[in-house]
Parts: sequence; C-alpha cells; structure tokens
Amino acid sequence: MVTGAGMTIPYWDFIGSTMVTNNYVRLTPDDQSKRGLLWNSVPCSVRNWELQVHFKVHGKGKDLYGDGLAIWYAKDRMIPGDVFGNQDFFQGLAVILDTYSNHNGPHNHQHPYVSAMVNNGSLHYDHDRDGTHTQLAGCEAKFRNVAHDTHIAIRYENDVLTVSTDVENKAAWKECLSVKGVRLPTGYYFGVTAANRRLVGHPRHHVHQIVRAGYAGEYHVEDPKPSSLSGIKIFLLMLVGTLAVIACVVIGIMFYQKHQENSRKRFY
Ligand SMILES: [Ca+2]
Repeated sequence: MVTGAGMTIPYWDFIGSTMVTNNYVRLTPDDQSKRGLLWNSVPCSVRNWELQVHFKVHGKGKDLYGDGLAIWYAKDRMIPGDVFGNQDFFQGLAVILDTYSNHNGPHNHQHPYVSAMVNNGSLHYDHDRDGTHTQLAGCEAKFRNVAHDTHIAIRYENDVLTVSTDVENKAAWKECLSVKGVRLPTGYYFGVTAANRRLVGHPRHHVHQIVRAGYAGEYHVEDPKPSSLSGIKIFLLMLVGTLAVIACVVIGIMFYQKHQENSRKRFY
C-alpha cells in the first residue's frame, strides 16, 4: 500500500489514496479501486467520548455509487482491507456510511445508509448483504452529492452509543441510532477510511474536520490509567509552577538591576 500524499497532520497517519490539503483530507479520488485510510496515532484513554466528522461525498453526475466510508474506534489501525478501506474481522466499533446498495439480501432500506457495527474480531462484514445481519442499528441519510456541509456525530457515553447526523442543511442534529449496553474498551484508536471498489460511479470521499470531545472526569473506576495520568498532570503542574517561580525571580532581578542602573544614571 502506498503512502498517502500531501502535508502531514500532527497525530494523524494516512496511507493509500489519501491526500492531505490545506482544506480537507481526500480519502479517495473519483477513480475505481481506490482506498484511503486516516488514523489517529494516540489511543483514546477516556471512557466517554464524542467524535464529530465533517465530511463530503461528491462526484460527477447524479448516479453516484462507490462503496462509502467508515468511521472507526478500533484496536488495530492502518491495516487496509475490504471493509470501506479497512481490514475485515476488526476489533471495535465501525460506523459505516454505505453509499452503494449491493442489495443481494433482504433489507428494505434505501442508500446512502448509516449503520453501526461492533466486532470482537470474529465477525465478517458482508458487503453482499450491506452488513445488515451484523449491524446494531442504522438509518437512511441523504448525504451524497449535496451542495451543503454534511456532519456526523458519534457519542459514546455510559455504554450508550448514539449516532446523529446533520445532512439536511438545517444546522441541527437528527438522531440516527441509539443503542444501550455497548461495551467498548479504552485504548483503541479513531480512524476514517473510504473505498471505491465498484466498476461504475466513483465518488470522491473528503473529510474536512474531525473534532473529538472527551469527558475526562468520567473514567471508570477499574481503569488503571487515571492514576498514572494524574501523576503526570501533577508533575507537569509542578514543573510549570517551578518554571513560573524561576521566571518571576529572573524578571525581578532584571527589573531591580535596571532600576539600580536608572537611579545611578540620575546622579550624573
Ligand atoms: Ca453496500
């Protein structure tokens, strides 16, 4: 797999057809057989979080197909594969934005379709059935080839997974799915991947912005990380405090010397 092109982004890695520009990350161009991967390099250490992704799926003409894109919270990162650019049999969460109706199995929804899937590494994502039998829940969302901005928010709080979209240019979140009892560990990585595998219709998949909010005060009790984290925090605070005191003393001495100099000057 080739390394992506363009600028670097701190704490993000990318491979495949991914290209980074000033304004967006292009995961796939409008060509066949492309896949692009973008992964954060810092594992998520908080129990509760929200990820908002501002994205665009667009291309020439009205009949867009492609595969679509997926937003990940997964154990392994940067492994290309057939699940919207990422490896199959993944461990973690996938929120899939499927733009192509493979439609070989019974389901009664339209595409584009947003769905969530949690996997412990044993489940295969079945494109032929559009992932229907492995999904937790899903909803239709018309995010394809629209002129306005499109957003998705994935919120994971107290084992409740909620996915909302803002794709109708109303500047308001619309709940797509909400599932209780979803167990996800800390220490996994966030990523966004996309793929164009079809013979016809290859949309460009762009990511414009990714915003993550964590709720640092809400660690689970059994999570051992907070103590070491707060230890580092205390050390850093002490370091900053010490540096501030040293800076004050140095500035004080300089001010005093300057003052002495000035008062001496007055006598001549
Ligand atoms: Ca599909």
